Amino acid sequence: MMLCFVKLSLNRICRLAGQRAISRVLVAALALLIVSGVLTQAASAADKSPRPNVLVIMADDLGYGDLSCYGTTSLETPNIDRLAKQGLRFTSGYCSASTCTPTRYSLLTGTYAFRRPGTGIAPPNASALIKPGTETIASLLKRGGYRTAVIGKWHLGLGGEGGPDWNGDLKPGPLEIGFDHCHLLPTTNDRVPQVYVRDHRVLNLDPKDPLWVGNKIPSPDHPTGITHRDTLKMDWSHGHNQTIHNGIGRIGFYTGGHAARWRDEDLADEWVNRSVEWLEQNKDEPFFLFFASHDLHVPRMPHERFQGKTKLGFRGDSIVQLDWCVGELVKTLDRLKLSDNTLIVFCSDNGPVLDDGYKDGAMEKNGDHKPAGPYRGGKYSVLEGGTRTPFITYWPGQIKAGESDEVVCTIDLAASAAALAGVKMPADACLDSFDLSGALLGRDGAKGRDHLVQQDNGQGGNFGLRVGNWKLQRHDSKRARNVKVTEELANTDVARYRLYDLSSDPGETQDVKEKHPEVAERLIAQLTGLIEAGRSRPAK
Ligand code: NG6
Ligand code: CA
Repeated sequence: MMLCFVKLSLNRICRLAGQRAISRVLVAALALLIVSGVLTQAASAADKSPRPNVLVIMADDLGYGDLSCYGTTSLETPNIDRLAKQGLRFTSGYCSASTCTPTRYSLLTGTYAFRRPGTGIAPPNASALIKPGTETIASLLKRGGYRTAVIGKWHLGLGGEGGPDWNGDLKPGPLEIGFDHCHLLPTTNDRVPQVYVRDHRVLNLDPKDPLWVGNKIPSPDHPTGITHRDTLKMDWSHGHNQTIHNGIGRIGFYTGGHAARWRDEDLADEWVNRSVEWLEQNKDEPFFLFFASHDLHVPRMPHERFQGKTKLGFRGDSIVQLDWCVGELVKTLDRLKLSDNTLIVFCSDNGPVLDDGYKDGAMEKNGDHKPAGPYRGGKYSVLEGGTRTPFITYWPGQIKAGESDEVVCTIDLAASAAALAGVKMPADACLDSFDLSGALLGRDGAKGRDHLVQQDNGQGGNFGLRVGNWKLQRHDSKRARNVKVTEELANTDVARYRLYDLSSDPGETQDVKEKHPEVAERLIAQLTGLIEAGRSRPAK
């Protein structure tokens, strides 16, 4: 409080003196000081816990209200509910961005994606977004003697400046930033190509049938979602009308690689089978597994055995499939007698969306289901619904069952896992990741974040800042995406900043900036400081 007051006063004095540049530097420096204060208060669990295996299960596009343990009655998720019941269910758990690529970038690197241009939603031929030499949660744990793997959706680019060499070595990629092993869907499944990347190679690729991927139609007679729309098994609603594979139009074009292609329906089984295999092979060493599910991203095409299991259509059925995957992983840990020594973190990469480009019935069958729970906004938005998502930690014998209101974020997993593994974090790595291991394990008195920056896809530069129950929105982009408040903003010239009191207004409907100008000013200065400082984790 004191520091905030000093910061505000200095800011005012500097402004009065017309020295905006000095004011900015001071604000940035003080923001860092404030952050350091918080860090020393936050209890680390590292000294009190044995080194655990770490299993991060990340869902795709799963909203705060999409699980029965987060309140929905539209479907049942018994396996995830069990983690929530026997572990710690967070009510203020976040991912750092409201789209996939920036959240995954931040989860791995511990640095906000908005600090690195070009980290928005990656196209099919994107080159590796995380450069070799960048410290990641995987490289930190590997240094601590862990075996490391990522299995599932990647969507962080592969290959050097020229993009992926689909018929050769796909380097750099996960193996160059700390993972011993990867088994990947290279981007998202609505983007080409539908092949697995195993370590450096496309799996099952026949050299006589080379794989070509591009963004221009390869020949005039190449069937697309437009020319062959009547053959599709799932129609598109926007985009997703280029190359057709498995009766589904995709973003981008590809030819060849037929032996390597797979069915969307089999993805979840593949992630589970490969994970079980890897866990069996690595059970005797400490391990870190990043299980990156594709559920419930579009195209939602769950396995036939899950189709029709919910009244919500394929969107709900994909949630049930995700729940099955979680159950299989937990069962495997139990069977291998690893459960007592494994910390599971269950989270999502961004908030929910109904129509994300395919006519899969998600809108029509939604009924009164609230995918973002009590929050507004969802995928692509800086409203709470965009990043406040299910977040559960589970570690039998170490985490007491309960619920936590502490603010935690996927970006903190790097510093927290490193602390639990006893690995020292270099000063210039993971610039925005805090060791919240105490809060993640529910240790008495351990605090979460005292502030949280939220971002959208990063291209337009919209931000959220949560401090206690205050929420500041900063709208730099006029782009309107499925959120009413930004549409309104896009069509008017209202202020860039809005302020909400989440304790009385979780839906962010009443702007109280005029009522609390001093709070607005404090949060605007804090957000500006955090952005301009280039980092929020103190160097020491
Ligand atoms: C959008 C796609 C959407 C989805 C999203 C990325 C269109 C019209 N929309 O551009 O379908 O793929 O990118 O989602 O193409 S994410 O969860 O991977 O960030
Ligand atoms: Ca996503």
